[in-house]
Amino acid sequence: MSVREPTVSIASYALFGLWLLGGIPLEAATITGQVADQEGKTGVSNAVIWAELPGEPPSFLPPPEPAVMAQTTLTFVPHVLPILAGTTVDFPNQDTVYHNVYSLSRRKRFDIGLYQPGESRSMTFREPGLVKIFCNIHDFMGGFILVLPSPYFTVSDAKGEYAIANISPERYTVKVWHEKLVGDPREVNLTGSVAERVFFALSPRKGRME
Ligand SMILES: [Cu+2]
Repeated sequence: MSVREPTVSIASYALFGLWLLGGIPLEAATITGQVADQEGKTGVSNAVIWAELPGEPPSFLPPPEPAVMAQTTLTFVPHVLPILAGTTVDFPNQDTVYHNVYSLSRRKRFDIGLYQPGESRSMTFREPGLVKIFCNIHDFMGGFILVLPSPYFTVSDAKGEYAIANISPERYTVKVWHEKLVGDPREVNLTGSVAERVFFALSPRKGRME
């Protein structure tokens, strides 16, 4: 009996461990907050907010479905499109006129050519960074694709509010991007299934946008 006792004891602990693993749901945290102007009064819409893990960025699998930036009423919609690196973007022409898509950005230089209403072209964006999008027929058309190293991103709404849900509880650097404004990154340490509020006050961008 003296030989078996410890064996039984270890088995019990192992079972208890398995029960713990199966019985406790995976915890998922949320980062919510608001993006506002310098005074912290007016909400800023169309800002991209994303959470990055510190250190060497882990490689996330890009989504199987493409993201979409349409051409409609002579406008790129959405105007600002955040994607995970490796994602393919479709550019459907939903207008009644020909359009083109091109970029001279360092991260992704391309010209997709001219195509007619009802048609679409695609492009895959692998390197993280900002890609400015234009149409060579309509020089007033412009859009932004922000290629990110993390799948935890969102865009602020009309009131500047945002939420990034279903994040594993870890330590993150939360960053913000806006086409005309800048704001400092913030550190958050998510523990358990909590909603952490992170507020950004943005100031006017000085100098050239990268
Ligand atoms: Cu066009």
